[in-house]
Amino acid sequence: MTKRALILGITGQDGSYLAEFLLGKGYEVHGIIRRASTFNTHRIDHLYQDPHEDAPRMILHYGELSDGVRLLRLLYDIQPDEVYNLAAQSHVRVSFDEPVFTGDVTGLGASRLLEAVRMSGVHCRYYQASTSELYGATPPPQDEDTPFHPRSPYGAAKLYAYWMTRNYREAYDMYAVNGILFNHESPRRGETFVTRKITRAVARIKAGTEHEVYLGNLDAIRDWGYAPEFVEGMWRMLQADTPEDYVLATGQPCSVQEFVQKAFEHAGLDWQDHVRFDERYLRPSEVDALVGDPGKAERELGWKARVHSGELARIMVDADIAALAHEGGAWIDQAVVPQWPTLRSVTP
Ligand code: NDP
Ligand code: GDR
Repeated sequence: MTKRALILGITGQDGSYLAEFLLGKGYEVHGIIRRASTFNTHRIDHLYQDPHEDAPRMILHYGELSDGVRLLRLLYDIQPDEVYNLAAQSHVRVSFDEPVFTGDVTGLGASRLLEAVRMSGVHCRYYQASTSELYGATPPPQDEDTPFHPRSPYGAAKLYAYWMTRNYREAYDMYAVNGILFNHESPRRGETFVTRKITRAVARIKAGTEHEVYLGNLDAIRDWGYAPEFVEGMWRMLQADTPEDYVLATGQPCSVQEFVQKAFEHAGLDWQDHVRFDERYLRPSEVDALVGDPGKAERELGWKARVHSGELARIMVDADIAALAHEGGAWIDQAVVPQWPTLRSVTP
């Protein structure tokens, strides 16, 4: 029997890798996308299957975490075996600007989805994208038993979603689990997260189109892994015999400054010539250090991170240099090239 998965957040970094991974395993993959005035599916366009083809295995539906009625309808119609809730307002700094919206989508959104699963009566396994941001001010190493102390509206919203997931497991005997994932990055990482911001800047500085990049706190320590490896861990959590929460991490600390250094060095550049400070990238309350202990996932799921920060920086710099070269080529090849100079800098 073909298994059916439903992914919320399929257009994001993790959703795109998870969709690829599940299609590779023979799943029928359903994804929920948001209506936007511009196309927002660039990370999954290569997976698109024409709905007019016979039995497409990737099917997209419009939906929103803020619309519980729509979620219930989709659950009922799709009847998935596995539901992955990867959707969120996922930017920590932005959550300080939009705390209420973040609470609604990132926190209450999970609650709406869990309730839709319960009310639909569909027997499925549920994955909640929880985060190392739950630990916040609690010092590392952090594992499944470490107390939580979130330091942002995002972290607080995810904490609510974490407990709602556990509550549905305990109250309704649902197979509902939290993956407590530490930072994981890739060439598909959103452009405003620090690793991608750095590697994109390195590519542009190397190409000579930019000279500097403005960053905030360089002292923060993170545990940076590689996103394609982490989505496999999500899937493994839903294949286990019993529903439990797991930390996924590399266990290796790396400061923002060290990541900067590795990325610039890989391109033959000295970071100190190009990195400037801008206080607007500081957070009202910072999370100083997150370093996970992934021992439980290694022992019980057979999952282990292989790519660490140094290789990750190299993968991302190489990809951004290649993307820039491709972008340059595609730009020149266009029949009609707009003449006003600013357009080039706003083209992603
Ligand atoms: P992204 O920000 O790349 O993707 C977020 C996804 O959520 C996008 O598909 C986005 O759609 C969708 N989304 C946002 N708001 C809504 C909404 N109101 N209704 C429906 N969908 C919505 O995140 P990542 O892929 O990096 O992360 C995936 C999940 O894992 C997130 O929940 C994140 O908080 C969590 N997480 C991420 C970690 C990481 O290091 N990457 C670590 C730990 C947890 P659109 O494309 O239309 O904006
Ligand atoms: P984070 O990722 O907050 O850990 O959340 P981000 O890349 O935004 O920040 C990491 C660290 O870098 C510092 N920093 C900067 N950050 C950004 N974005 N831009 C800058 O210019 C900059 N300069 C320094 C930050 O202060 C921070 O300490 C990510 C998200 O994917 C969450 O959804 C996820 O839950 C966590 O990782 C685990």
